[in-house]
Amino acid sequence: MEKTLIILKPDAIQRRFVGKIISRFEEKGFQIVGMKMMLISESMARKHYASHEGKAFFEPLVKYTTSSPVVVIAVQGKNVIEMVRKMMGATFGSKAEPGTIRGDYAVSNRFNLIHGSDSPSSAEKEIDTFFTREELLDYQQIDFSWVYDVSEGDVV
Ligand code: IDP
Ligand code: MG
Repeated sequence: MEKTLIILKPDAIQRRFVGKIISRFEEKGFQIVGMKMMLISESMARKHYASHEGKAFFEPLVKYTTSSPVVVIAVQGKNVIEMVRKMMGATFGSKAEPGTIRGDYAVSNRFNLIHGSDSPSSAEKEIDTFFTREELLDYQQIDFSWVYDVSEGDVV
């Protein structure tokens, strides 16, 4: 099982998309293992987006990320990192395919509602940045054996 970090960015909260976006991940079959609302500090935003430092959009991105509360979510599932990225859609709302979160609800090339980790190593780092160990919950989800076929031992 893999975990990934999702951030419902300030525009998602302001535009009241929190419920709709979380529903998509619940309906898909992922397990929520951590979730909280918070204001991202400037230092956290700079750390989170460190790979974009120096790019023209970096400062406005930090401003956007820290401008209003966000919801951070850790979700778990088999290959969840890649699947969440697919469900988010392309970075720019203007380019994202219909049927994806950004494709359905965003038009901006900056305000694009959602962040999702892009690799196992960034997922691990990002979950560590936003959650303490105690905030990540290990529990059995009741429909697990209907979301996956576990009858032969493997999770399929
Ligand atoms: P991602 O969120 O799809 O992983 P990244 O390339 O990691 O996309 O960029 C991080 C965030 O920075 C984007 O989600 C978007 O909010 C913003 N961003 C990326 N590229 C641009 C740009 O060219 N102009 C303005 N904002 C951008
Ligand atoms: Mg990225």
